[in-house]
Amino acid sequence: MRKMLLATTAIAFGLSAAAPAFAEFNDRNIRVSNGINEDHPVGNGIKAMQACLDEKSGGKLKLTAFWGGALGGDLQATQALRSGVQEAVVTSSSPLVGIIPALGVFDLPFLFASPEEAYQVLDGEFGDMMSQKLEEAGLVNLGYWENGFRNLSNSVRPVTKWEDFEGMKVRVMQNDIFLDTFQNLGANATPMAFGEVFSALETNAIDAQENPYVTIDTSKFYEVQKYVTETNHAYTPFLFLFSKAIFDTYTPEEQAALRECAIVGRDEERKVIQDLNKKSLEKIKEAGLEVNVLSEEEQARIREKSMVVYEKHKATIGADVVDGILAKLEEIRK
Ligand code: TK8
Repeated sequence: MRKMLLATTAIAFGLSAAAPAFAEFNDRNIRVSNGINEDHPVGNGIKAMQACLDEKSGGKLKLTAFWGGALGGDLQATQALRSGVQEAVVTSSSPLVGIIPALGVFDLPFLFASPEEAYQVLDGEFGDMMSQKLEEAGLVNLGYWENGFRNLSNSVRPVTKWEDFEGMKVRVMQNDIFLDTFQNLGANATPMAFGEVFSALETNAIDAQENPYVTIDTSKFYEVQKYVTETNHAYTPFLFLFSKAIFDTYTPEEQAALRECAIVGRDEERKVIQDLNKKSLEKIKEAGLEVNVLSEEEQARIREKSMVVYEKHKATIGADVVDGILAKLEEIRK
């Protein structure tokens, strides 16, 4: 009997000794919104992030994802974070240039030449500097996830040289750098929130849009487009943003878990996207779209023609920011 009592006491102590491991964690429901759909690699990233959070918080930190712009578009959701009414968003940086002009640096045409190059810049000092600016605007950047290299899709004709853009109604993000890049190529560029793109393509209100293959696939743009051109004209990152107003009320342990697990999620998302990129391209072809890859010569011509955009937007982005990233890229490319 005495032995049994001792054993029970030991178990009780054992349990109470284990419990404090999660004492610094509170039950949190973290809403994360996105414009893309759940089968986009961001879905895999969120799952990996959740598994990590479960382990660190004993199941107390819960992510609830909202897909397809269910909580509003990128910009709207980001404003909700700034005013502390929504916890998190995975958003393109591009629609946020009105809040943080320096983010426009990532919209400059043909800036990055490979995902690896982008990772080095984003995951290093330059990315930290940008996160600092986001923080000053009330947004905690938990990491740079991947949107990817953007390609053109349209319903009117094959695009194999810049002259083919002439008069084409291209949807661009709500971002002046993209607007100018496409106007400069002769297109009729129309800024529009992502959530409106599918139906605008379907009703032929616009002819074209530009997004990575995985988005053309998972947002089903291939159903309402006939041609795709691999232009790789920009690599725009996704930002995993958290409301600073809400983040500041979390315990240091909760904050640390979110920061660490967002990186776990990022790595998974980047991994899945590499693979899905190829599969998405196959799916686009199987759906009957004509896919053209810009020749190196044409890409060089378009790049050359687009350099005016760098000059035009340098002052708004910040000359130090533009020169800073170009210097960093030069260093990486050596
Ligand atoms: C999803 C967007 C989208 C972006 C765009 O919310 O607007 O074209 O590339 O994927 O962030």
